[in-house]
This record gives sequence, C-alpha cells and structure tokens, in this order.
Amino acid sequence: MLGLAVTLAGCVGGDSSGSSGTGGTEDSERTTVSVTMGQPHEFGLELSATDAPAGDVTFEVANQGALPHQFAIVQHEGDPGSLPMADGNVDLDALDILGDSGGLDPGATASVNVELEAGSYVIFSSTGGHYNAGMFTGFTVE
Ligand SMILES: [Cu+2]
Repeated sequence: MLGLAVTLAGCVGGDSSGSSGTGGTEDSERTTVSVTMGQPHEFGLELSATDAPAGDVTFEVANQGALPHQFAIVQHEGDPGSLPMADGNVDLDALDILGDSGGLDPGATASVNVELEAGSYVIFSSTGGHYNAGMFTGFTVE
C-alpha cells in the first residue's frame, strides 16, 4: 500500500512540470520583419521576409530614402496593385488600415505591432502619390 502511493505522487509531479514549460515558450512567439523604405530606389520597399506565421508581427520600419514615407498594411486578396483608388491616389478612406507608422522623415524609424490572421496583405507607402509610383508589395500570412 505505501509503495503504490509514492509511485503515484512521483508520476503527477513529472507531468505538471513538463506542460508548464511548453506553454511559456508558445506565449512569447512574435515574428519580426524589417522593412526598408526608399530602397533600392526612392519608391521601393525592401522586406526581410515576405511571409510570416499567423499571430503577432512587429514591423521594424526604416526610411532610408530622401523623401518622407509612411508604412501602412492592409488585408487584400489578389494583385497588390489593385487597391481601391480615388482621385488618382490610393483611397485610404476605403481601406481598413491594420498598422501605420505615421509619417517618417528621411532617416526615421518606427516599430509597428499588428496581430495578423492567415491571408494576403499589401504593405505600401500611404504618402500621397507613392502607391501609384509603385511603392507597394505583397505579404502573406500562413
Ligand atoms: Cu513613400
């Protein structure tokens, strides 16, 4: 009788320590993507990754161009060049902008935190006329 009780207690202790360790690792998962605006040309965008797993994503944005730029991300299926337009500019009022750096002067940086579900996204410069100049790229969340 006494031997059986000791064996059960040891078994329970091992299980609980194993599950708590796994949970802590999953909670801290966050993907970081670097975004360089104004490279390789003024109306270009360079990303360190073009996809990310669903969940929390931090975009570390740097404006390395000679003009002000503004990072924005929206969910959009299909061609990244097919966002709605109004008066010759991308129609910001028609979009649900999930993350926005605010205006970035040359040399400025910003961190933009978003929680993204699986789908297709467009990252672009919301500064007037820059989307038309080709300052956008697709981004995929899986
Ligand atoms: Cu721009």
